[in-house]
Amino acid sequence: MSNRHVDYVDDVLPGNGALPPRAWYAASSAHSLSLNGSWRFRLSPTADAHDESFAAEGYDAAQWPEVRVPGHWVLQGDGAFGAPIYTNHLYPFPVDPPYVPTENPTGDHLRTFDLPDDWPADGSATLRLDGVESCARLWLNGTDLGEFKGSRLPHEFAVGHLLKPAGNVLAVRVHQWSSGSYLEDQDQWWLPGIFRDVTLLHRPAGCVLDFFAHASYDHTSGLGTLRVDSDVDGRVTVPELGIDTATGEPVTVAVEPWTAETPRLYAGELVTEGERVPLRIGFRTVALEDGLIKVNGVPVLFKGVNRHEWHPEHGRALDLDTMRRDVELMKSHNINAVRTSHYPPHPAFLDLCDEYGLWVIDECDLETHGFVEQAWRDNPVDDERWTPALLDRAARMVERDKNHPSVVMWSLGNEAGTGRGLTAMAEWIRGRDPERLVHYEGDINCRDTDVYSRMYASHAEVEQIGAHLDGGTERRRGLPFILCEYAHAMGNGPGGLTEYQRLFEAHERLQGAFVWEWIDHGIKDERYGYAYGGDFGEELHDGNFVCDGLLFPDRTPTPGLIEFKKVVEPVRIEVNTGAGTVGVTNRHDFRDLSHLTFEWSYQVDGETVEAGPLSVPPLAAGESAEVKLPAPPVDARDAETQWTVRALGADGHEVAWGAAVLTPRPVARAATGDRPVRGERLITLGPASFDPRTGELRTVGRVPVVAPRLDVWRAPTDNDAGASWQEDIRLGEEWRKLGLHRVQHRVDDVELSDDALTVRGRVAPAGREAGLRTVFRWTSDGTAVRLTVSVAPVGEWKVPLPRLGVRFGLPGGASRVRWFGGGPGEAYPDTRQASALGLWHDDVDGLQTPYVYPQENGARADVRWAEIGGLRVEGEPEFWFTARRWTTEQLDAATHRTDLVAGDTVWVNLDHGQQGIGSQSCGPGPLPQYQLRPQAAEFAFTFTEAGEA
Ligand code: IPT
Repeated sequence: MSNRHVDYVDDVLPGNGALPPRAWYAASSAHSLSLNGSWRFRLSPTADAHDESFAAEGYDAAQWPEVRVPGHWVLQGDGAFGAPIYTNHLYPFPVDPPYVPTENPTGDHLRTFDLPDDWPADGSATLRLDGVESCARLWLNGTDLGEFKGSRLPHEFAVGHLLKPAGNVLAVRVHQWSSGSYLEDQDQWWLPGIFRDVTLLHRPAGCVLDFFAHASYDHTSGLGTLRVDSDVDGRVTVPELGIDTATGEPVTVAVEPWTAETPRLYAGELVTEGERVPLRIGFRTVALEDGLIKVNGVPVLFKGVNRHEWHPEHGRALDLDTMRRDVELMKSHNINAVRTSHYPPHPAFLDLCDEYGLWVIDECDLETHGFVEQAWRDNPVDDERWTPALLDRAARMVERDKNHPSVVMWSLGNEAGTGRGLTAMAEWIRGRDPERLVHYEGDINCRDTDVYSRMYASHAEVEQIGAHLDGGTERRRGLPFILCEYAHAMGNGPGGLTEYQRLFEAHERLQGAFVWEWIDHGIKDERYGYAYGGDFGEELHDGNFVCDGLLFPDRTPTPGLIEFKKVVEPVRIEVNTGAGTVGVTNRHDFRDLSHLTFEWSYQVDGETVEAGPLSVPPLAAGESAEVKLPAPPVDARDAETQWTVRALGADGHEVAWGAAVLTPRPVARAATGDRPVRGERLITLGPASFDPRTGELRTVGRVPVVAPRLDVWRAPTDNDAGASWQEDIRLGEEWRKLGLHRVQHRVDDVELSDDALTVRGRVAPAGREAGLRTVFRWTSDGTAVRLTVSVAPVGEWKVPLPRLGVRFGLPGGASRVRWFGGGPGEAYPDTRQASALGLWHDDVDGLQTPYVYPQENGARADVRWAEIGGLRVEGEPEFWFTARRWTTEQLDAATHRTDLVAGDTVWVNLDHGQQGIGSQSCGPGPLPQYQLRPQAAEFAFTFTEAGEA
């Protein structure tokens, strides 16, 4: 074989031989045959290593291994079929469009099939491939059908004339790299393969070809108008609405509209001479009006996420259950919108969005981000030779998905710079579907788009935009604003969600935002737990930047998702303890509150002592009411009491809640009075003993401790490590430069007085003048021992502290933890909305948040007291509580979950302060009010021996 290029692979044109794109529908009365399953597979290192003889009938592939279709070959074969590559925006091959490397992994796929006995002999047949990355050529029974590009788009081929009742041979040659790869530079794994369904569809004479269901809603009259345009004439019926009409004929009737909050679908049918196709009609009208995105006359607020398709074992080959799980998780976490970043999803996902109710921005499979490295020179979207490929992609998306009421906007793609090709796409889309809006983030002047869209803008800038103070072109000034990406959910975080949400609620121009992103793309891996970029020896990679989701790879919600659910809850509940009332605001855009039930409960020291139903009027969208609470059920004088009000959905799941403290926590009497005694080997004070030389705590009662020391270090989070877009500093790096991960502790003075043991010292890194003076003052009343920590910064401090508190060690047997404070999950200063005050318990392992890339995690906020390992700690004031089976240094050194191995000490951090989290792994850092500036501070902890928690 020669080593020449295979022409179609490098050709900028999208392909040859495929049928024109059309609407996708799952089932019809016509026969279909799934060709998913096990296929024979041969991997070659180049596009032309083997000739086409494998595609011929009679070829013996019995010795070939097998792969699963749908699937990616690099995720199968235990490493025998190559490996995944992760890059964010860098092309993993030299940039010389449209050419791709000679080393072009090529997978020959082969399967045979028989037609089912009842397969009709008449009519034609279509072979549909819903997704192949990145370029395929195919043959049926030895006949070349053509080739195509456009990985996440469907392609159909007419094959009826080639079919035999039995022994059909379908051969598909898939090349990992092609000119199409230049258009598919999304931030994700490069995963070649036939990763979506392959289906043979019988096309009877007179069958439905393409159809377009237009179903609008007039909110002024309550009438819906349905018109189904079809290539083949037929009848349209919607029995529930009494509709029975010809295709192409509009019918207007009274309907209930479709919205994401009330996803009312009407079952119907399109019947042509040869086929019956089920319809699911949702009546709704999307419009740009008064500078706002309105659906059915109402401005909507997107509480959205960016969803890549991801499964930790199967990559982008998702089964229906996984898609359904995504939608159910979104709905149960108060999410109302999804941007299908950065390509059209499996079509079944959109059926689920129609059914469950989600606003969808359907994004085209287009990104050329790598050209940013060369100042966008040679960008395909600004080169007319590529325009047919771009238009092909736009058409394949719009034609496939146009019948979904959930799709309210078409997005041209992501991070593709600017250019004529994008304008051509927008023009084509507007011509084909004037009833939806067009989105593209890179169009800063909004020449081609209907909405001003940005990524990761800071709160301050978003506020300016909301107040129409951002300037820009006249066209842009008149448009609504969305953040198509914000709140980068990488590792611990994102922080600052609440402040964004308040802005969106305050300014009507701000129509919401989409968190980046839905799920971590970690690959399940025996070595690491989950693998990320670099774990497969890639030459170029972007590490764990691919793990930045609200879900862990196995779809367990992260604390970020729990926080997001709270921040975007569709009912605002504000308990007003002074008045004995609760303010309830319906923040839905459409729906009243009649579908929710409300319940009050009353807590004494974190424990619910009584609860009951609360009657809340069925407020219309946007309305508020002040509802009277019952009289406090118990009179608890020496306790902290609290009201909690919750809104529950029909299935009992919590939709929203609010709480407020009624009587505050009584101030504890300080443990003082006892006198420290210097013995031969120990100093004793009440229940505690100390090292006489260093003044360090040794025991509290029978509990041995590794002495509390001042601790300012945390294992930098992905956000700490990131570069803030505003300040251009990497905090994690600055901390390390300063040496906060290696501070030394100096004891200056151990002093015994009548009522205290006082230890003075200085904590500072080697080589630096900056430090912290510390005074640990120990007192006791005979039963408890109290530590008052005073800290004062000395020297020049330019950066906020990671944390400020003490760390001590307990014997490794400590496991159970009880605490009265915020819970049940982790919280940090700017991620604490979902943290509810209560009496919680867990074990040390359960307190860990297993970020794919280990980092600071697991703090519990507002802790009044905690019990662990036979010790009880009370704080004045409340503190942040963290416990783990490894040190911060071990956590810091770990790069994968599997690096974290339990030691024989449980390390406990009691923090007075924590630096906020922010979102600077890609975006702005923590707001100023969440920065932990070094300054003088004093805080106290009281330790007593307690039973095992
Ligand atoms: C933005 C991309 O659109 C998205 O795909 C992802 O890479 C995200 O960043 C970071 O995770 S683009 C960037 C220049 C903001």
